[in-house]
Amino acid sequence: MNIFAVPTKPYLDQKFGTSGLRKKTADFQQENYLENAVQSIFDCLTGFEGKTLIIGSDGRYYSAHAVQVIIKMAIANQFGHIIIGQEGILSTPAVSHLIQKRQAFGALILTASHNPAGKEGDFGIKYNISTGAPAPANLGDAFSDRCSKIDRLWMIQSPDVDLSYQHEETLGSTLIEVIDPVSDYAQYMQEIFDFEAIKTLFKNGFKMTFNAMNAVTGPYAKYIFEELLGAESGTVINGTPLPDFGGLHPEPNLVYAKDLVDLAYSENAPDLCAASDGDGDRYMILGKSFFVTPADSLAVLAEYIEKIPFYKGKFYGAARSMPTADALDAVCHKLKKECYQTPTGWKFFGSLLEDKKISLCGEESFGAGSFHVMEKDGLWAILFWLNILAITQKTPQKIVTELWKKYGRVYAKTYSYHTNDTEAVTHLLDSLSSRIPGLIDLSFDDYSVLKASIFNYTDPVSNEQTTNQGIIIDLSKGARIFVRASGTSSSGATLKVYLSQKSTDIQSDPKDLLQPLEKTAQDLLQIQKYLGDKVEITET
Ligand code: G16
Repeated sequence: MNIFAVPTKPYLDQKFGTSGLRKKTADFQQENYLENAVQSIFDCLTGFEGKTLIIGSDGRYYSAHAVQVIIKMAIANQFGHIIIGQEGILSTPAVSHLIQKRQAFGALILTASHNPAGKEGDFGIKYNISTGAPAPANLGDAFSDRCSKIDRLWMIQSPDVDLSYQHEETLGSTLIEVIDPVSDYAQYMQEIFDFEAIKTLFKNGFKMTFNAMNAVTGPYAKYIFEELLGAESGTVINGTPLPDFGGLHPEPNLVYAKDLVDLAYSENAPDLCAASDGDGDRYMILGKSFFVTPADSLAVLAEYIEKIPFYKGKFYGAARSMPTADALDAVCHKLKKECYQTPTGWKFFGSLLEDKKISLCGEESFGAGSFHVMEKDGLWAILFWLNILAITQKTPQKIVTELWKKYGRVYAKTYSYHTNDTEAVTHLLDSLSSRIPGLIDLSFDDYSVLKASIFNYTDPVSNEQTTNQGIIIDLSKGARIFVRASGTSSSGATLKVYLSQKSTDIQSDPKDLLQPLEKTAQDLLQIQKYLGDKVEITET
């Protein structure tokens, strides 16, 4: 088999961020754009010759082509073994699990996660290391740096591998294994959760609707919920991965999963509504007429974790990303466990999980996970909830209300301000940072500022420093504003403003209770002054 060195020229916009390289699909379709990214990743790794690479995709437009390109480049770069899901499909948590199970060197995952797909949508690539975790920040920086200088690729010429059926074949000296994307993951879930108890729950008439958003989790959910657990047929909706996700924006939240939210609040509401995102690492939970915030959901998982035999005696501690409302902290405090606050980005949980400082972690962006894999895991979180419901025979509303009664309620909301003017977001954040000393003791109609600081982070395991991860503003009445720039926009910039307020009143409508805080945030951050009117605002 001939291996060719192909000359190439760098693109200067290839920057690996919070979750790898995420761009418009059209950007990826430029000559050698994908190839440069892949070769740059390989050029920054050492010692992979002869080892195993896993390749997975969420099935979005352009993945079918990209997967074939990566197979050929991986062979040319001398990986010895490539494992790939049938039709190229593998969810992000399933990849993370497979890396560990098959002791792979690493994995390339083709996804832009919750961002829409299609010709007009987004595409992305990310690399996960041998622990199954996303590449740490320093490796991501090395990929970006290499992308800016790359001048040659390694490639073979060969027909495409037929990914339509499970089989093994050898190309050159590389073994290619096309596997069932679902079975290993489903098997693992059965080792973690009490499937018999959940089966009984469904047998006794429990109803659920799971919206796979036409993205990667459909085949997993159909097999796990409908076949293994006996949920009635039709429990999984939008269950076939489509290249454009059927035009849906696969982000499980109150805005983009509105149909599911409407169902949960309707007369015909099932006992549980759930959804996941493009690559299967995020999730949303709703009971009958009851939305569970990601922060409350994480606190519930912590409260019940030791009731799941897999975790018995293994609740070491927990972590949340700093923007996530702090419902988890009270549970950890009560259970005398450490609660860490990390910057946004799953990679920051990696060292804590590996070092057994934490067993559980999660984020406001509808992600949660544990040491079972080194990624966030949407279906795992939903199975965790089903297991809790099966054990307690309570509704989601009852579970969460009991939590509030015990620990108080933390009301939370996130506002995303998207603008095409990237500089505007930078200016707002720079100006706010420079105003920090003057913010202390400022009074607004409803709140006064108690403390304000820039969030810098030192990894408790590696001591690695990560600076400038957002601005924390603590206010009177247990309120807090956290502000940062999104790391996952594929164009323009998005300012994220996270509001939270603790209260012993557990009955209020979050919209009403947080309205004055939203007004204070507008004034304090001077959003109108910096971003003007040309912003698209999303409230989750
Ligand atoms: C990615 C990271 C998450 C992070 C999120 C933040 O999610 O994996 O850890 O919370 O980005 O997004 P933003 O920067 O837009 O707030 P995903 O699901 O897109 O991979």
